[in-house]
Amino acid sequence: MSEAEIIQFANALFDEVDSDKSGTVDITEVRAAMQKVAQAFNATVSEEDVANSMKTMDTNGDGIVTREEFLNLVKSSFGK
Ligand SMILES: [Ca+2]
Repeated sequence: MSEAEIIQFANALFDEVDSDKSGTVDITEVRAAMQKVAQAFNATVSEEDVANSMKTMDTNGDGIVTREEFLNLVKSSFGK
C-alpha cells in the first residue's frame, strides 16, 4: 500500500469506529468496535483488552483518540 492508500484506509476505519461522528473516538466506541470484530470470530473482549487498545491509540493519554492519533498509529503500524 502507498502512504495515500494507508491514510485513506485509516480514515475509513476511523469513520466506522466513530459511530456518533464526533470526530474523536472514546472508550465506548473502541469497546463497541472490538466487540463487533470479536463477535465475528466468536470470541470475547475483556475490559483489559479494551483498555490496552485504548492506551495504544491514545498517545497523549487524554482519554480520547483523535483522527490524528489514529492516523499516526496506522501509519506507524503499516507504513515505513
Ligand atoms: Ca488523545
